[in-house]
This record gives sequence, structure tokens and C-alpha cells, in this order.
Amino acid sequence: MDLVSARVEDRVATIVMTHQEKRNALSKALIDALLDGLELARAEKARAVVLRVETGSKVWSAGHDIKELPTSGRDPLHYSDPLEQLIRTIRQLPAPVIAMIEGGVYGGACEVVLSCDILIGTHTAAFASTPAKIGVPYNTTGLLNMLSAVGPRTLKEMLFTADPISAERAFELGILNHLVPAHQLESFTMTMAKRISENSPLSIAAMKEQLRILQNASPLSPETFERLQGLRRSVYDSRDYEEGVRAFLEKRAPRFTGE
Ligand code: LCV
Repeated sequence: MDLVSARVEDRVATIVMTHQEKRNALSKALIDALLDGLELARAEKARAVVLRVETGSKVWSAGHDIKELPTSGRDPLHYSDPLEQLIRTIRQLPAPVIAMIEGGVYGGACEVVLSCDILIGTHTAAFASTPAKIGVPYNTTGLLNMLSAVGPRTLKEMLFTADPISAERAFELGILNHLVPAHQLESFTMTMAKRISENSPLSIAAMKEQLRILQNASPLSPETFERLQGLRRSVYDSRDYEEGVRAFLEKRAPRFTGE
């Protein structure tokens, strides 16, 4: 089964997640297909990329494939995790990536869309950051990426409640660049992608990379870095983390004990 379709037309790449059966859960297989699509865009020198789902999807992506999360004792979001590779690839692609969003965006998929350069959504879009629901210690780079996109208080509310925020609220908060009616979502997005493709690709690529470097410019002392890692290890070594994953697989609410 194809999990993703990708094509380049008039210097605009369109990458569509089509694994609705599993709510576009970001499995290694689906991420590999997305990486192939981004590689196609790079190879064909696309000047803009639209990352989207099939029209009418209720879920944009259910986030990290929970069935692929390592059991306790191993970092669930380590540097070479496929999801982290996808996020780095989007941020390092020379062409701007526009997330065209309808339906719910869960967990690590929130970081995927927030790593895109421009977010255009419709009223069915919703954003739920869920590490606390599963007992996962989110990774530091991911928190920094999201912090620069949504600000500390909004991010804390999203992370601590794990509740979805609506498209309207996301637009008010500046998470969405544009909130458009469902029937205009594709045409609005493609019009913007075309506008971008008509501008200087070198100038755009340089500014995108300059902004990525500036955003990352937060020196951490080795001691601070190790303290951050220690905080995360204490979580992914916990029984709560095991319980969070097991509860999902058993389709029941988790019972966290704080241990
Ligand atoms: C594997 C899935 C998933 C899924 N993985 O349809 O950010 S972090 O740190 O939390 C990070 C670790 C992360 O991203 O974790 C994942 C966070 N995601 C979530 O918590 C969302 C989990 N999914 C759901 O709450 C529901 O599936 C939604 C609300 C997305 C859709 O509900 P709906 O009733 O429409 P089902 O739940 O029936 O799911 C359809 C199929 O997709 C699988 C799910 O197991 C089911 O497969 P089966 O038919 O084999 O049972 N699925 C959904 N999400 N994240 N598999």
C-alpha cells in the first residue's frame, strides 16, 4: 500500500500522506516515504513544497507510531529516531515547506508541522501535543523548536493538558499563518506555493537557513545538556512511560502513578 504520494509540477512539490487507515501514524515506513518525497523535491529543484493529506481527512497525523516506541530504558525520541530525521530534513530543505492542514495533528506530528515554514489550515485542524498523555519525556530540541513557534505559556498548556487546541485558537496564537474555509484550502495553499516558486530560490534558501541557524543559536554548557538528558532519562526509565504505551495498545486510559 502506498503511504505517501509525491509529485513535482511547475517547480512545486506536493507530498500527500495517504495512510488514513492508521491515521497517518508516523511509522518508520511512512517517514521513509515522506523522506523520499522530500528527496524528490530536492532533486527536482522544487522551489516550494506542500505537505498535506487527502481532502476530507479527519486526522492529519496521529503522531509517532506508538507501536514503534521503544520499551522503557531506551530514549523514545533519540537523535536518530526517524521522526527526528524527518523534522531535521524539513528544516534543512532549501525550499520552503508549507503544511496544509485539515484534521487533527497529534504528538510528534505537531512538531512536524511546526518545523514547516508556513502553516495553512482549515477549521477542522486541531493540535494536540501528547507526551504527557503517554508518559514520554519530549526531546530538548523538539521543545526548543516548539517554544520558538508557540511561546512558553501556550506550549506549557498544550504539553501539560495534552488537550487539542482549535484551528481558531491556533490562528489567534500565530501557529497558523492562515485559517481558510475548507473548500479554499487547496487553492489558497497552491497559490502561495506558486508565488514562492516565482521568487529567487537562492535568496529564499539562504534566508531559510539563516533563520534556522539563528533559531538554534542557544548555547548550552555540557553540564546543562547532561542535566537535560538526565531529566529525560528519569522519565523514559519510569514505569509510567511503560504504562502510557501499554494503555494505548490496550485501548484504555493510562493510570499514572508518578513512578
Ligand atoms: C500507532 C495508531 C496511532 C498512533 N500510533 O481512529 O509527542 S509524543 O511524545 O507523545 C510522541 C511519542 C507521539 O507522537 O506519540 C503519539 C501521540 N499520538 C496520540 O496520542 C494519538 C493516538 N491516536 C488517537 O488518539 C486516535 O487514533 C485518533 C484520535 C488519532 C483517531 O481516532 P479514530 O477513532 O479515528 P482509531 O483510534 O480507531 O485508530 C485507527 C487505527 O490507527 C491506529 C490505531 O491503533 C488503529 O489501528 P487498528 O485499527 O489496528 O486498531 N493508530 C492511531 N493512532 N499514534 N497506531
